[in-house]
This record gives sequence, structure tokens and C-alpha cells, in this order.
Amino acid sequence: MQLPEHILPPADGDTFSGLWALDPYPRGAAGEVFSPCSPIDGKPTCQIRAATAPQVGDAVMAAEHAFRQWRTVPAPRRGELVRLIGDLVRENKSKLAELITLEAGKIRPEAEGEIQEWIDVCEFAVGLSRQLHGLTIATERPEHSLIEQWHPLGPVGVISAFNFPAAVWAWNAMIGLVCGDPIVWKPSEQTPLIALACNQIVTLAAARFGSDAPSGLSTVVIGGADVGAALASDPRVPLVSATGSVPMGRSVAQVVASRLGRSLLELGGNNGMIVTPSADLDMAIRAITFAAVGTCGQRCTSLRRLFVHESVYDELVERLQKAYSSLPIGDPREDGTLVGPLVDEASFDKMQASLAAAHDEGGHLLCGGDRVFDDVPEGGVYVQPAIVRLPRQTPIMHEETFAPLMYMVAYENFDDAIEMHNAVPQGLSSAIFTNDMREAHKFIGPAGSDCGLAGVNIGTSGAEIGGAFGGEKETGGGRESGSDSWKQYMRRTTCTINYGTALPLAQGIRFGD
Ligand code: UN1
Repeated sequence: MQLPEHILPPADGDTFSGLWALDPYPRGAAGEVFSPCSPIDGKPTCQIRAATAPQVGDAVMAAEHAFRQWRTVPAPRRGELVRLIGDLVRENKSKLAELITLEAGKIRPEAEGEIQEWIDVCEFAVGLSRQLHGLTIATERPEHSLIEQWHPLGPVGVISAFNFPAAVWAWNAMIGLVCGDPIVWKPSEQTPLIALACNQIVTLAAARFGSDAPSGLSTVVIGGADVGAALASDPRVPLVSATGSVPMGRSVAQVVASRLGRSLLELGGNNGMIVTPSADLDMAIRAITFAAVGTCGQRCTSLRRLFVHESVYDELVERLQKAYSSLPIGDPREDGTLVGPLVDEASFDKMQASLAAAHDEGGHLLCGGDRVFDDVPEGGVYVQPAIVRLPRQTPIMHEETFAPLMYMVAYENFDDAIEMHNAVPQGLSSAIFTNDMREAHKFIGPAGSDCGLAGVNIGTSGAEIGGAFGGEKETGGGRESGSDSWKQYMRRTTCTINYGTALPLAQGIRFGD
């Protein structure tokens, strides 16, 4: 089955509804019409009518209704829906990737990689659908058993960002669906078409699956901060999973906490790498380049801070300058392009402001930073990835700048490098290049990197879905995708069963006998 024409790059003048659910389909959104622009050339991609805050309430009500049915469908059967979704994603991989390139400006291989990430998480979730198990626990009382069970939680609100417009939703939605939860998704306003396409895939899979998949199981609500706030504040949504900036996450967390809901946050990253004297520099150069300039520096896992031992510093600088000088920058749709556009002008302005701050703090620009106008599509914001050398970790290095901008600092002592590495408010991803097993293990050990992700001889970005993804401190503490992240999408019941004829009390308490 192919995607219908109407979710493909639209004809001029098309207006899409920003509120789609499984059935009735499509529903009409009632908010303002807006036009997101493609980062490729700044041209509008489509017109979208936003959903309103009361319509978010309708979507949540439908999800709550769907939950009553979906929670009783056996988990392996719920896995069958996700298997069907995965089949459709495989069939439509290249068209879906095309939409990511159009709306997020990602180069083709990275856009396809993002859809592959969705396929991978489908497979993970299908396997998981037969492994949502609890424990049998030793009980202190005779003729009793003590077991824990995991049950579906309820509607899950997903708030996602422009830079991973499909995969981050998929981590939450595919796992949430096998766990028995309906999904209400507020995507970035920058990427509505890919969100509608993703939801369309679920719709098509649900039609193949049959009536066990209730309407309201998967909904997209497109709109601005008011739509996100309506989702976060709704007491019928027990879990809100939000990816994006620290200020956004802080406000979602406060709203959700005030109603004692659960939030799962994946916020800023300001990721660092340590390159030690024994590092394989050939590998390090390749890893650093992909991590710092891939997705034009717009991954939450992008490499932003590089701490290099003074004995290899000059050689690394020279080789990085060489690698950066030949990076193909331009149209992300073209074969061979490695660096596509920034998402918008504001990102370029922020990058320039960070470069200026770094300069004022004693930084020396080693390469890049200029706007690129030649051989790139007119109307897009293209920039040369920049590297700035700093004498020490200065205040600007404590901030995440969502652009291809990497700071370099030399170090003398390994423990100081770890101190500097950990001295920022964010704690998502980290890496070390070393062939010294003591350094490697120290870095991933309790006194090493304080991040949620720590790699050895690998870059900071490009995590696979099987691990739990997320980070500490201002990154928000959430873990999504693999490992036991599924537990957050379920509720645990501890069950004590007395199969005897006496009523012994725990802790040996005697009460009236
Ligand atoms: C993000 O940028 O929000 O590890 C997610 C990575 C990707 C996911 C990034 N698998 O870079």
C-alpha cells in the first residue's frame, strides 16, 4: 500500500487540517492558518490550519475512550499493529524521508536514517509486546504470593521538535502502543507534513488490523505553544513526553507536576568529547566531523565541546581544519551534500551571537562561521561549520547553540578534562577517544562522564534504539526508546494473594488475636 498523494509535498494553495485522528478522518481543525517554510529555500511547504486548545481536549477525550478498549487487547496482539506499521514504513521509506528533507532540511542519507530508526523501534516494540513482564517476589507470609504486574497507563501526550520530526515520536508512540496507550501528538509547527504522514501510516495499519484498533488511538494536534500547554495540563493524560528546549521542558514539567502527572523529558544537550594521547586520530577525526556537522549541528546529541590533550592538540586542529575545508555544503536533496541548511534565520543569528561571545571570551576562530551563498539554493540559510579554540571552558561553552559550532580546549591532566566535561548544566551525550583502558573505564564509570550516554571511540550522536536514550541535569532525566524505558508507559501493580485460610499480618503484627 502506498501513501495517498495528499500527504506528499503539496500543490500550491493546499490547506491541511492540523487535527487528524484515525476516525473520523480527517477532522477539521479550527485554529489559525499558518505556512511553515522549508529550510532548503525558505519557500512555504504548505498551509496548515492549527488545532485549538479545546480541540486538544476533544482529542484527549477520544484517546481516553480508545484506551478503554485498547488496554484489554492482549499485548502481543497490540504488537501486531506495530508490526503492520513497520511494514508500511518500510514500503514508504523513501517518500517519508523526502518529507523530512523538505521540512527539516536533513540530507537524504540522514533523513532515510531517521525513518530507519522508526523501523528499528517498530521491531523492538514488537518483540517487547511479548516481554512486558513483572516479577514474582518472595513473600514473608505462608500461603501467600507476591507478584507485580504491568498494566497500560493511559493516553500519552508526545511533544516533539523539528530536528527529529518522525523518530522521536516513533520511540514514544511505538512503545506506547504496545504498552496499551493511545497517543496524542503535538509535533513541531515546522514539520506538520511528516507528522500527518506518520499518523496516516498508523491509520492505514489500523485499517489492516481491524476493529480492535479503536478510533482515537493515534491523533495529531498541530499548533503552537497553546496546543502544547493544553496537552500538558490535561489531567486525563498521565504521561507527557516532551523533546525540545530547556525552557519548553521546564514549563511542561511544572504544569505536569502541578497535577501530579508523569513527565518524560529529553531537553538540551551540550555534548563533549575528550581526545587523549593514545587516541586513534584517524577514527577520531571522522567521528568528530560527523558528530559536530551532521544534521548541520542540529541534533540534541551534536558534538559541541572538544577537550584535547595538549600532546595531540596541534595535529588534531590541523587535520580537522583540513576535513572541514572540503565539506560539501548545500542542497540536502543532492547526492554528496553533507551539510544542509540551518532551520531558519534565527538559528544563524544565534550562531553568530555565540561566535561573538566566544571571541569576547578569548576565543580564536579556527575555521568556518560564514554564511554560504554560492552553489546553494536561494532563500535557505547555509553556513560553514565553525570551530573555535578557547583558552579554557568559558561561559559561552556552558550554553547549547543549536548550530554547527564546536569549541576546542586543550588539557594537560585527564581528571581536569573530566571536571571540565561535567561542568555544564546539560548532561545528554558524551564520548572519549582513547586506547588506554583505564581512561576508558574511568570515563564510563561513576566518577567519569555524568551524562546519560557515554561512548568510547565513537562520536556523541547517532545512538541506536536498543539503549535507553536520554540524559541528566537540565537534559531532564527521561529515558526513551530501548532497554526498560517501556516501564514509563505502564503502571505497576503489586499484588498480594492469600491462598491460605489464615490471615497473617506483615511485620508479624498481632491485631486482636
Ligand atoms: C535528537 O536530536 O533529539 O542519537 C535525537 C542520535 C539520534 C537521535 C537524536 N538517534 O543522534
